[in-house]
Amino acid sequence: MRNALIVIDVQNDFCPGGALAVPDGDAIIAGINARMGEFDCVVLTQDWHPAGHSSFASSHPAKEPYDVIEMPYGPQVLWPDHCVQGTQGAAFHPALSTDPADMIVRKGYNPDVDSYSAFFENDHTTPTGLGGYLKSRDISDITIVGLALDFCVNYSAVDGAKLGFKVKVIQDLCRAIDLNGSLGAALQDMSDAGVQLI
Ligand code: VGL
Ligand code: ZN
Repeated sequence: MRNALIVIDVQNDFCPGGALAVPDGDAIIAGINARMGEFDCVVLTQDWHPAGHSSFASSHPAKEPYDVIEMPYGPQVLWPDHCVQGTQGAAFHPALSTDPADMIVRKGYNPDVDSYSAFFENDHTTPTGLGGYLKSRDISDITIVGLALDFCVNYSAVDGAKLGFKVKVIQDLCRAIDLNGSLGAALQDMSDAGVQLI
């Protein structure tokens, strides 16, 4: 058994003071840093959108942040502009240890498709390459932590399980946005997919 820690989107924009701040998002960072040494592989992900991305409410006339629209790939929540490529908001939080990372995966760079999951864009078919990377390194077990529990952590965990990895999510090392019951739904989706919530 070889295991990987996947650290989802611990970026300035998802932490207090950021454009899409997750309540207490920075409270998990010390605990994540402390666990990195326990894994054969550490992967960090970075939400990495071009300016004017289709997931931004500002790209849709008469829409507000947190409205939901129909995209060709399904419903899409519209967000405040966040994690724009090259900005301070898109940078990792300065407290996150990045030196132990073997791999950094950027996602959400396609202007027309959002990408919550570290494995696939929101069309559920276009791969980021992470699944192949982990398989080629003989990783069987993945542990997922980070932001936000009910969006990017949830999608990554469910996709990881679908790809055949044994998936754990450490809830203490995640924080949620919790939009209209999204947290309860995410916990249900993950347990239905066979993700171990610890
Ligand atoms: C995320 C909303 C939009 C996340 C990313 O990291 O959970 N949420 N982009
Ligand atoms: Zn995003």
